[in-house]
Amino acid sequence: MGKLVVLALLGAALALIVAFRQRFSASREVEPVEPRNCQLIEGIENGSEDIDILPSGLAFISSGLKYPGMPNFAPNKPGQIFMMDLNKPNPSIQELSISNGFDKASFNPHGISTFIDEDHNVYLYVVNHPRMESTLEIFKFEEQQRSLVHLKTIEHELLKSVNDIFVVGPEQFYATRDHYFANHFLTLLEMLMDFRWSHVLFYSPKEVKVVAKGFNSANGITISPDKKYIYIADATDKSICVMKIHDNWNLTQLKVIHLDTFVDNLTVDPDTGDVLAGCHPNGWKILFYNPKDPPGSEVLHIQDVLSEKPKINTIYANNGSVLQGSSVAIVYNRKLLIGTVFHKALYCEL
Ligand SMILES: *[C@@H]1O[C@H](CO)[C@@H](O)[C@H](O)[C@H]1NC(C)=O
Ligand SMILES: *[C@@H]1O[C@H](CO)[C@@H](O)[C@H](O)[C@H]1NC(C)=O
Ligand SMILES: *[C@@H]1O[C@H](CO)[C@@H](O)[C@H](O)[C@H]1NC(C)=O
Ligand SMILES: *[C@H]1O[C@H](CO)[C@@H](O)[C@H](O)[C@H]1NC(C)=O
Ligand SMILES: [Ca+2]
Ligand SMILES: [Ca+2]
Repeated sequence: MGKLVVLALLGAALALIVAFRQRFSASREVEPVEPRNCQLIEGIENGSEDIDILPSGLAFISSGLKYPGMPNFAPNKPGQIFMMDLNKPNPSIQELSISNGFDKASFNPHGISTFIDEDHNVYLYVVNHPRMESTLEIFKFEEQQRSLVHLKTIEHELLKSVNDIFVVGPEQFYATRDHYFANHFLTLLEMLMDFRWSHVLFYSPKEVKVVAKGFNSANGITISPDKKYIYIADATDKSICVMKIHDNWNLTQLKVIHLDTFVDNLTVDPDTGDVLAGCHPNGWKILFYNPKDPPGSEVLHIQDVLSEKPKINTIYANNGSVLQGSSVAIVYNRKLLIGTVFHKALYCEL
């Protein structure tokens, strides 16, 4: 009897692992796709999780994320924000200095979003995980000094497990909460069991509210050029959710675009409105990192997002030999930057 119970339990565990591997595309092959002129960005080896680009062509790159369940090659090194001027012919990166008075040792930057106010001041909003908590840091960007002056830390009981933000006004932003549980094992279970407790928040100094629920793991978030729609990547659901923005910042679902890949960050080409998605073709390999069989990278280009049949093209794909764990892709003036959760970053001329 005892033996039967043990066998049954083993069988159930095995079935769960098989289901898990299948759901997380453990063995999906990645066919390489690469634009002609690509090179790795010198000086980035330990992550480039999120990237945002100003209309002037200055790119901000968040690096050094330490996140439960994600690999990290430099666990003792604080996170950094790099800058790259995409107007230069062979752009190189420069680390932005951060003003004194901010705890740089525990800086653990995740999603970022830029905001320009009416007086043309530039602000960088950064999701930070000091001691694995979630805070939102607001910096003012001083272009001449190439520095970030820390202005404010926002904390709120609803701002937990934040992945990405999109700033829509001064101290007003949408934020994705990618999982519910703080515990890593429970988070895995949460994704596998499809509890759908991940959600999207709207934050303003006057009001904080949940504006969209029922995601498996809401991750990257961005807005259409006309600011009428918001796009949310549901990483473990392998989909992008398109939602309409109402006057009071509430959201209602318009459509869901299903993809065969784990969508991380989303960006919109300001010229065309097309969406670029940084994706993980093998979710399994990023959750259970093995340097001998590393996770690959994949970037999808989605045209006519609001139409009945959006056109979806793969513009970059690699099995991990060049770039591992792509999390974001962004274009500026036919230049493409691809960032990763914990690995290098790629610069391509299209
Ligand atoms: C990445 O991290 C490793 C390990 O800490 C370190 O040796 C290396 O210099 C780092 N690379 C960069 C470009 O910061
Ligand atoms: C929309 O927002 C209002 C005010 O912020 C809130 O009271 C209401 O419940 C929301 N409606 C829906 C359908 O979510
Ligand atoms: C990845 O692709 C490269 C070249 O395209 C190949 O040499 C390498 O063996 C592949 N690696 C894996 C793990 O499949
Ligand atoms: C890209 O993905 C990373 C990894 O999860 C995320 O933290 C970041 O916010 C995303 N970037 C954009 C531009 O949405
Ligand atoms: Ca972002
Ligand atoms: Ca993300």
